[in-house]
Amino acid sequence: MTMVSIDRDGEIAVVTVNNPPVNALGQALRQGLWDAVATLDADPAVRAVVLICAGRTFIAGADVREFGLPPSEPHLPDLVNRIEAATKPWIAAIHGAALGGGFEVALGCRFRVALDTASVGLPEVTLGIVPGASGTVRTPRVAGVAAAVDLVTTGKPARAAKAQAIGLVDAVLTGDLRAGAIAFARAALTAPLPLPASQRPVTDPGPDFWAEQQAAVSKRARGEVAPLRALACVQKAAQAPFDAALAFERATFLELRASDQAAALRHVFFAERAAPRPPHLGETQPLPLRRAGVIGGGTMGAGIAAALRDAGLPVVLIERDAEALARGIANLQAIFDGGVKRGKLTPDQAAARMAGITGATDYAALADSDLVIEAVFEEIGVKRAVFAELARHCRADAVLATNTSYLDPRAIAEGLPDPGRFIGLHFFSPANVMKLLEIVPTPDTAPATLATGFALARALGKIPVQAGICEGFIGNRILKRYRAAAEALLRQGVAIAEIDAAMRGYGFAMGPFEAQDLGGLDIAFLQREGARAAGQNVPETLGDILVRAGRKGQKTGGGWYDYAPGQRQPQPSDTVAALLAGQITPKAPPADIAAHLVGEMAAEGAAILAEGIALNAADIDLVEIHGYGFPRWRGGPIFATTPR
Ligand code: T1G
Ligand code: NAD
Repeated sequence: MTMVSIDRDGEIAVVTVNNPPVNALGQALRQGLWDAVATLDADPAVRAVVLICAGRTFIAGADVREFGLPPSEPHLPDLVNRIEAATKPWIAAIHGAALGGGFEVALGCRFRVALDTASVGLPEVTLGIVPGASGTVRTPRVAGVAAAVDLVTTGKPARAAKAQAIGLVDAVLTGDLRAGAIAFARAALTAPLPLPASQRPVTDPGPDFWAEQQAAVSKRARGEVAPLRALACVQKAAQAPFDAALAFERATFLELRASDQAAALRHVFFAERAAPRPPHLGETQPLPLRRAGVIGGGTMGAGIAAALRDAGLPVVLIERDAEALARGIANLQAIFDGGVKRGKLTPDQAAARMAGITGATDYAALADSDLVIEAVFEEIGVKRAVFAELARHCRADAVLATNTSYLDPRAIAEGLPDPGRFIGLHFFSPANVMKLLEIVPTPDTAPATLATGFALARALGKIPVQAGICEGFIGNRILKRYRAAAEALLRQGVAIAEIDAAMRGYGFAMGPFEAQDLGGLDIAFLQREGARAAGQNVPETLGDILVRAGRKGQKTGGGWYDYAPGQRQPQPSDTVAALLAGQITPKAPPADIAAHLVGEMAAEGAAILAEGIALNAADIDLVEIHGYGFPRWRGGPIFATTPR
């Protein structure tokens, strides 16, 4: 396969890159482009060059798989400079996503044209690094400093129209990209060429701008190093000559590329891409997913129905009676109204989401559903009755799933005529937002049913992790260990606020006690009480003491902390201190509270792995990152505690 091929359309040369799957800029591709510049510079018949890519996308960046290796020539910044210095203008023809080094190559071109569906971006900070081939130096010269700061420090791509509006792209095309780019090149030759990016002036917005940006980026980064270093690179580009800024950027890139945060983020990058395609699925084909049903329109049922609608699937929502159904429909309307308020949806899109919901109380409405997800009360009797109805009314090949958090899926499936089509699909609240989906097969779940669970995750844009059956599967089991370890520190005399502060300092949005106050202490309390009622020996927890005293969290004005009326700022509570006074046995706390608690999570993860509840360690990291707010740039509890 030729990675770089050249053909001609009259006086316009077309360089085509073909390096599946995403035209990543590995050493061979860099060499191929390096040689193409020389070849075309030497060809007097060529007056301009279109750079286009085969496959799904324009160059999507440097090859992340090379990051663990020493840099090899031709180095990407040198290639970008070489393209810019070519004797004939190069025009980047972008489809899919021109990202990272791919967009830097495009910035070395004299022009950039893009399909209307394309996007451009510099996502390096999401990998714990900064652009390493002039992205922070050419972007401010092409689009201005403010646009460059946003693109580089957030890592978020810009769609073609926005890219054109800020000057990153010279033309937005539709239809045949190759033909459009060739025509653009021909037309460009009839007018004076713009300055190469490196020669364009850049205006320094001044000290107030940089102070504001420093504060904004620092607040958003919450412990991540790369965004602030990326800001420093753009500031250097605005205040120093091109070559000095380029050298500063390259030094920063090489330093960060070797950092722990970059290693962690690469770990997560590849884990996320491996998760939807577990090897044991083999070639098993999923069943078709065209129409879905959801049983229960409460917190989870409404969220799951919204997620299904967001993916374009029509949904039949079943509730136990007309009043409950009306509440369920109202829950869905509230979700989509919230999307409009936040600018995520237009009113028409929200209306279309709702139009795809059919509410019913008669299970016969599920006759054409390919998949039905149950999200009713966490009571085995209620769930079993629901599945008995589903067995009576759904098609024989419909997949039947439970969203249970703690019940044994095998017990729920008991008595089902065909348990092969039953599976656990454990969504996280809010189900239309949280990326994690724990897929919990029973021993009877058929391979096609399991493959359909993974296909559903792909359709919903979720991160699927297969879990074996145990209390809490993977995530809630680790959560229980984490909370128990935090309470143990409390019993040793460590202050609640100190524990939460330690976990926020580690990179969590909030500590274990603040989080319980937000979600409600009663959810876990009821789960413990249910287990006790079922005869299990569940020791009393400090949380039980608080719930029995009516302290369920923010929703009751107090939990682990007190809250002023209408306020959400946690205040240390004398009431809690009095309630727990008899439980404290002072003992020297661990030197590093966060390391201790993350160690407890990792220990539970190791047990989960040893028991075969998780298929691999990376899956456990994904569960914690995408289900429980573990800081992504730490890589997850297993990665963070594995010596490197
Ligand atoms: N390097 C190597 N492999 C990559 C890759 C990359 N940059 N991007 C994707 N892959 C692999 C991925 O592992 C998977 O492999 C397959 O491609 C499909 O990916 C100097 C230093 C481009 C939007 O951060 O955002 O340039 O599992 O499932 O959903 O300044 O991939 O099939 O074997 O994600 O269609 C900057 C990262 C690098 C882009 C396509 N670039 N990639 O999404 O496919 S740093 C990025 C993506 C850099 C310069 C710096 C997405 C995508 P496999 P996929 P997709
Ligand atoms: P909820 O009380 O908010 O909603 C349950 C809904 O089920 C109610 O609207 C109720 O009317 C409906 N319902 C009850 N019996 C029914 C029946 N026979 N037919 C149709 N509808 C019926 O509960 P929830 O928080 O949405 O939890 C639902 C399920 O999801 C539980 O199994 C729970 O363990 C699980 N879950 C909850 C969360 C969470 O954070 N709340 C997270 C993951 C999983």
